[in-house]
Amino acid sequence: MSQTRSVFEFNSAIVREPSTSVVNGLRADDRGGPTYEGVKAEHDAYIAALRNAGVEVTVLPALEAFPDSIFVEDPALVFTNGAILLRPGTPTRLKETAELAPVLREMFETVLELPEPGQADGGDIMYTPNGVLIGLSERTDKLGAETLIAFIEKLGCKARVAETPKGVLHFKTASSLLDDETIISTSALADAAVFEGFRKIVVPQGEESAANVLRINDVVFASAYYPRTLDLLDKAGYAVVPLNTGEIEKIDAGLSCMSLRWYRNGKSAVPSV
Ligand code: CIR
Repeated sequence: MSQTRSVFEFNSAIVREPSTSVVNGLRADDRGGPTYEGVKAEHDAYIAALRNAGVEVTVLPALEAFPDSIFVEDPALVFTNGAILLRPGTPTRLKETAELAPVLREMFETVLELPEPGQADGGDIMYTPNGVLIGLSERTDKLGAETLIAFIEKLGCKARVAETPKGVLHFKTASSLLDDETIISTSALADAAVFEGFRKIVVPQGEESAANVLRINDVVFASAYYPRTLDLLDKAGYAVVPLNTGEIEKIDAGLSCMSLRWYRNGKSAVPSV
């Protein structure tokens, strides 16, 4: 992150192709699994939207052994000047980090590694202009968060902990940054102390999943399934890119989960994957 650049200015992203095993992805409530074809179509459209937004996308190959590995946001954190390998807080996802590590080591000069026994998922971590917020959750514990704060400080940014509402998978399942002054969230997070001073857009009741949006450069990726939230964003003046999320939502995912994003300066390399 640089002082002169917005935290939502990105020119680089990593994504991973879904595996056919994505149909077995983790979910809190089983409303029927997604189809591989459905997830693949949503993922393809997402990659196209990233490229349209001016981002160079590195597409990693599918990993059959890891049904949730399409959600590359969770096993790592990336900044302009370094990356942090995380320890996802659920056993079936822990080894996804080792799959991502060689790619990040090729792209970043500095790669820090969250040590055992702390745990943290990238879905709990939000970059804001006032520093990085780390939501404590079922996946991100206090020890993981404290170590992360120290690591993020080593990379030159501030960080602090936040609370993730009970029953919500990740902090960013329920809140997202829209611009330097504005967040969008569910009503459960709208009054959170960490968002003091931010302008807030609260998603309407029944559209809670719409709180996971992704601001990329001049546009906001938002789920196409929540018309009232799309309308709020539109009226607030955002250039919204509606994307289908019907299949990934069946395995508790949203739009931020499917990429790692950062602003690459001249130094970092694009790996040949
Ligand atoms: C999981 O439970 O880990 C996946 N099924 C969903 C991960 C969503 N990731 C994210 O919100 N960053």
